[in-house]
Amino acid sequence: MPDFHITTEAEKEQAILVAAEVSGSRPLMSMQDSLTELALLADTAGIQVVGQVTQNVKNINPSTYVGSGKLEEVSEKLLETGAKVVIFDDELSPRHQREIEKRVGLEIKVIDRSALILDIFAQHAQTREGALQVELAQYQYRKPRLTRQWTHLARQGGGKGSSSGVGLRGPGETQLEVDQREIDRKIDKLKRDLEAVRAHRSRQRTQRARSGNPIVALVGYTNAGKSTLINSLTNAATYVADQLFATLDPTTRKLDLPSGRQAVITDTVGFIQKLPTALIAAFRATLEEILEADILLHVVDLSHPNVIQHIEAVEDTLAELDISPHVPRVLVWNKSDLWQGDELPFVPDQRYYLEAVVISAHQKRGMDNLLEAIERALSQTQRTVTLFVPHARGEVISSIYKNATVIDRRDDAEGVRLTLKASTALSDYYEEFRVG
Ligand SMILES: Nc1nc2c(ncn2[C@@H]2O[C@H](COP(=O)(O)OP(=O)(O)OP(=O)(O)O)[C@@H](O)[C@H]2O)c(=O)[nH]1
Ligand SMILES: [Mg+2]
Repeated sequence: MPDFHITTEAEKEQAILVAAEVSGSRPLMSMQDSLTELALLADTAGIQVVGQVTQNVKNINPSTYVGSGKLEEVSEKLLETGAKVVIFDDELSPRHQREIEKRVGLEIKVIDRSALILDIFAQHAQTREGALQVELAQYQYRKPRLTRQWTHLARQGGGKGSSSGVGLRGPGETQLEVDQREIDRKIDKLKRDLEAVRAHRSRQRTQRARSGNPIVALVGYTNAGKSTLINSLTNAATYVADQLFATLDPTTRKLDLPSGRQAVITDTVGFIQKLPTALIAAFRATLEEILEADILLHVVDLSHPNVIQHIEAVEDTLAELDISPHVPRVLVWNKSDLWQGDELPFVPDQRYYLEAVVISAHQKRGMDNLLEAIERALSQTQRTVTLFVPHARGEVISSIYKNATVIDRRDDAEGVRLTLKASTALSDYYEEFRVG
């Protein structure tokens, strides 16, 4: 018999959100905007938010995060609403975690933004590499925080279906009650498994790169519409949802450009402010797709009130990944159908953003403009190279004409000397014929 289980509102875990704003600090987003985003993250994880508590403080309390009086207010609210989960809008230190757990009581789960994001990732991972990466990030995050919560509640965890509630989902939970040494062994094993999976994937990628097509990578804040765009531009069937972190695993497709040339376009995981560092580290390999790109398409939700902050958070994350600001970018103002304004909120620095285009990926508006912008941006990333191809290799000569712009041609008895403009990937592909 099929195992149907529909979660009703009544069964959903209920949570109180907590945030603090440090006076004089200049966070990327206001406390309230960040809380709104946290509520969306909670919703994506299947949690119902039933209240919030905020505080303006001079300093974050080293033991209880908010003041201890505030924490009592949190306890009261938990009692009042019957909620059993409290989610802090920032990464809690292991000490915070212990102290807060002590004060709110044994039956309350204490989670922070990072644990919530890791939980969503665990639910959304589709491939083995994705699942291994999330698991690794979860162990690294939990290792210093082995407290009551993980040791008592984690016993029946594991697997997507058998959820034991927020913060505890994901594979391998059954090992969590054991000691730190066991966790270290787990981490080592996961790293080895990941290496094996990646060795295979990087071979695939090399093959793809060898086709010589330029690589266009989609980047952007979560929910900006990256997957919708790759679906509209190609016939990819990437999962699209009004959810945070709908995509975790990379998708790559051929992209036909107006000139008849081809590029390769990839869609990967989206970014968010305060992305856990353990997660960035664990996803580095997946994000290599971005590292190898000739240009980045930075997709932005133009209709979002925090659009500027989103752009900044994405640029910050790219910097954290050591992606040079000199990898040329195209700014893609998406969801223009939902936008009421008449002046774009931001003028990108033209040294880095070669182009800016307004589109609606959902309604497929502006696609031709975008494709032309991509082609122009790619042509600027191209360099001039000279090749000598023997007559015997006629197939190489025709592939050059198909993929690159030939500026000059000289024929002699042995072969053809061609000067062309080509992307880095393409000129690497023809390396054996390079002269001069
Ligand atoms: N109105 C409107 N909605 C859009 C547009 N583009 C995307 N959406 C919607 O925005 C939501 C998120 O789209 P996705 O394509 O999944 O976004 P993403 O950037 O891939 O998000 P993650 O994978 O979660 O990082 C979906 O509900 C889409 O239908 C658009 O141009 N207009
Ligand atoms: Mg997506």
